Amino acid sequence: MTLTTTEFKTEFTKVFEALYASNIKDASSVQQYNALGNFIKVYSSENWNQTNQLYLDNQVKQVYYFSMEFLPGRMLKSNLLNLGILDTVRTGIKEMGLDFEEIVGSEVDPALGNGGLGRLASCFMDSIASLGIPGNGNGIRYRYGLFQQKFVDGYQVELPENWLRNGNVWEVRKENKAVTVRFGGEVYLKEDGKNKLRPIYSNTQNILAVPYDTGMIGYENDVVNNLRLWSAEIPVEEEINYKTVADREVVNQITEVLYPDDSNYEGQLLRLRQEYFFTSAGIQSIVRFFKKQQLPWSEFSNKIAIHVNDTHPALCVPELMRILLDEEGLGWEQAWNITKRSISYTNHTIMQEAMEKWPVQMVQELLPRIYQIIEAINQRHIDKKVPLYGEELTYRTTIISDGYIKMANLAIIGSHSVNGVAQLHTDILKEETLRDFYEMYPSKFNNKTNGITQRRWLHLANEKLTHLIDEKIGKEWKTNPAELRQFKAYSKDKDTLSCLADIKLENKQRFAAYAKEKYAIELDPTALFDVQIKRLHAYKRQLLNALHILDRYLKIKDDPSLELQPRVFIFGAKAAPSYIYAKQIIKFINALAHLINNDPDVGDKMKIVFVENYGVSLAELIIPAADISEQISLAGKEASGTSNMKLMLNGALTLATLDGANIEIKDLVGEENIFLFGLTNEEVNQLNREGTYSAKRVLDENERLNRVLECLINGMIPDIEEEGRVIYDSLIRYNDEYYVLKDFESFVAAQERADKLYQDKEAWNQKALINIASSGPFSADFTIMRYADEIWNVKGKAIKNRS
Ligand code: 26Q
Repeated sequence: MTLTTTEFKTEFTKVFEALYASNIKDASSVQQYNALGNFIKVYSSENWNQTNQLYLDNQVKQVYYFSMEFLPGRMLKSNLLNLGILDTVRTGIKEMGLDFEEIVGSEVDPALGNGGLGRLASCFMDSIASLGIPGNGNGIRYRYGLFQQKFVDGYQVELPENWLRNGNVWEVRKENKAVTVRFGGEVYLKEDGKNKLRPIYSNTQNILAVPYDTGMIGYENDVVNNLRLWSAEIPVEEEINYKTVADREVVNQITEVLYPDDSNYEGQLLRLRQEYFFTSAGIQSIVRFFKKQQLPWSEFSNKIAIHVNDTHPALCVPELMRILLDEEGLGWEQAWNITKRSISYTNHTIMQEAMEKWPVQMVQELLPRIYQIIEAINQRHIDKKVPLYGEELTYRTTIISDGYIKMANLAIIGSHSVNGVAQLHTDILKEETLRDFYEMYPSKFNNKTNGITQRRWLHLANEKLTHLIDEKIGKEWKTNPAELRQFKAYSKDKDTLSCLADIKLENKQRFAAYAKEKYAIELDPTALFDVQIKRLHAYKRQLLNALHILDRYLKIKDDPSLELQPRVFIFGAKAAPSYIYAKQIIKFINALAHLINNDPDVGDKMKIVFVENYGVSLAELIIPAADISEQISLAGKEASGTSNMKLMLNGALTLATLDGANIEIKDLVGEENIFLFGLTNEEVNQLNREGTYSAKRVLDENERLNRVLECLINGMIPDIEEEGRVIYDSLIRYNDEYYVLKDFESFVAAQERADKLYQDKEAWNQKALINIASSGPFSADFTIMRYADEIWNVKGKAIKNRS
């Protein structure tokens, strides 16, 4: 299908007039955006329909990616890119006298996720479609997304994210595909006359799950897959029972808002309702689709792969069991085999406090039948494993213990594959966190290092760089990212290096213009742009970054004539609303920014920009403008990280600890093309074992650090009396859980190496180029090919020869 500019203009005008019955030039940019979205939907609808039909006709195996979060970012441009009509449409819009970028900018960025895990799910949806893999997303259509962040006097304030205010052009409500999800009540098992026990329910609350489907358009391959998000409604026939506003609220609440905690588990009933709601709805619709094909049950796991993104959808295990046992009348062994063979699980965290567990009583009351099934799974696990592994090991792996249901244990026992998201992370799972399970099921464990879609994070976010690469090495890399390595041949080519520098400068100017407009702050685009963008968490150590900034500031104050590499420090981070300490760090950094940005002694030597409301769209602006990528978590804590990959792809040099995927970045670029510092995972483990670490001693031995820390409590930074004290205490009194002080000196040394290298523009640009050229292996396309081959056993559509 080709589209000419003229055809586009005609069709687009038609769509607009049908929608608004008015002149396009008088329309608001939101209206223009809506019309363009509708045009795209119509344009791609045939492929969407055909893709579905093809999967059905050929009875191909399909994968269902269950995730509590998806963070797709704005979709207008990425859809145009993948449809191969971005340039045509852009030209057409321009010829019509409309402003393309303004239209693009009026799309809301749906924040239906917290951070890494949700964004990964969306990168995966893009790759699955682009590889032509029959794949579906399954999640929740939250009425409100992740809160909008504002700073008031430097404090984080949360506002509701009403992302549906202007409607949502991409989704299609499919009430014909709705299913009922049952909560609460009582259940008992009754002989059905055919020697089978069937559950009898009473007093349950029945909720209607209505799916909203969004097309996931593959890259120039005519494939349109489906992302299905469920919304909770009152079933029509039960309207009568919901008399008061409060009654109705209980139902609406289920899909009302995304929980804003990303690494701290909070065992709230509503969260459990959400988890069961979208899991049950998804599994029900899978089983319904399977039954339509009239295949024997023994074919189920040959036709369906169910992936659970962390433990949030782990109730897939008992829910699939429930349907097979209770509704389809299968025996336990057969149902269990099907379940295990269909389900696979990814772990995203090593942090103990983020591991999900639910009080037995809560599950019993909310999901009585599911609880019975979990209990039975648990009992069979014990009966089977005690003779093989003994009581001690087996009881450490039970699903139910100490009055809680351990969701990771459920996911591991009920699946055939457990993967970590970077090599180190998987090793830690095997050797530490999930060691007992690794002993029991060694062959279930495998690694799948995360990846990112180069289409959004390079083609769209950095068009100029994309053109430069095209110009040098051709376009093959676009469908085979391994080809990016060809770009290395230009690492000594002066002309290419200077083009690269020009592009970076332009991207920095673009960010500077944003900072000026938004925060009235003047940035020097020739300064080194130093970027840390990720959720705020103590283990990610934004504090270490801030202490280094403070150290530099003191140096300037000591000697205002000091020659220093000018730097712009950019932060983007949301703190979970209940995470007080994280919010105090935000306040501290904002106060520091205020002090430094307004100190005439400092001038252009340092500026700090803490952007408000960091999310996918801001990432697209910031990442191409970055010189340094700060990946400074305490070794062993960050499962993988993915901003590290996006920044590398855009030519930032990584300044990092040997944590998560940073290690794999180091292996790819070589130690001379990355700034490493800090404790290794082994050293951290050893320090933890010895238990002799004293933050106070580190402080006593380092005069410079001592001075820095004093500034937290001596009033030098205005308006952080309380926060400064809390942070100081966390480091000294509570002995610095994340070894910030221990790693400080080595961090500062790495920063000094970076400064020095930046003086030599050519050497710097060369390393930047090598980073770009080495980032091919982090394409999510490769990650997904490995999931497809090694876990899901699904095939893509004519996958080109990729290495
Ligand atoms: C659990 C229970 C109750 C409420 C919230 C949660 C919850 C929600 C989100 C727990 C964890 C998350 C998100 C975790 C996450 O984003 N982890 C990140 O996943 C990335 C993709 O694999 C990795 O790159 C990051 O290292 C990891 O931190």
